[in-house]
Amino acid sequence: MSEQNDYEQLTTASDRGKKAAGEKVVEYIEDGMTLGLGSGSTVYWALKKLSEKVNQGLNIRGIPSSKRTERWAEELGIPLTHYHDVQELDLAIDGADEIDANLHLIKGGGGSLVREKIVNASARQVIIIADTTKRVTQLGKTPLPIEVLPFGWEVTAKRISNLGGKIQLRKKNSQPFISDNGNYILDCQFEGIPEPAVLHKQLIQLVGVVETGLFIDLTDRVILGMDNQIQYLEK
Ligand code: ABF
Repeated sequence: MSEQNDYEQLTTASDRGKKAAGEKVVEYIEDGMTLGLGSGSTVYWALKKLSEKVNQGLNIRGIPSSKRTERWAEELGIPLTHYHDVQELDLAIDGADEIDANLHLIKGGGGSLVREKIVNASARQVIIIADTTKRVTQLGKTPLPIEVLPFGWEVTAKRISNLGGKIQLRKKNSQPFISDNGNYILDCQFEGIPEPAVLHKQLIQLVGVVETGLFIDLTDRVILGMDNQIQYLEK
């Protein structure tokens, strides 16, 4: 619960922008929709607002993209479903670490990139919510998260570094961070990513790489907040 209490502090204009964007996206949710429920602190605000609507009678079902989101949704009384019942989602809402002008993204700062990509790729429409600091002219300011199999990760890391990335194995409490899928995350700093689609293709064919945090052509609309101001980016 402490993470939620931290989010509720709303200390900075960015924090307030996340809340504004998270609440705004709920206006796009219609009765009867099946939703992809993304991860992160901006999505937290969307879930809180959504739970108010559910309490007022809105009928929706969601598929969470992380165990943490699943827990939040359960606590907030948001009905959940599974891919064995639903093949295609009406709308996915999710956060991001970086967003470029083509609406390509870096995601995975929270370590849930594989499930987020599965969820977003199965939605007819994807809306990304973030504070305005996530907008960049070129991806790659922040390290690119790449999920890899724990077995032989050192060899996989070497292959990634041959493509120009400086690799850091993500850790939590001095131990390797373990994703919801039981894998490791490598945070890879490139000197800018001028061609994200090309880099993604190079990385995804390396043995041991499960998925990259480059989300190419998966986003329809972005809602950005700063304080209580909202901006939109569309394709
Ligand atoms: C997830 O949460 C991620 O892909 C991204 O790393 C992060 C964004 O977090 P926040 O909304 O807390 O800034 O969506």
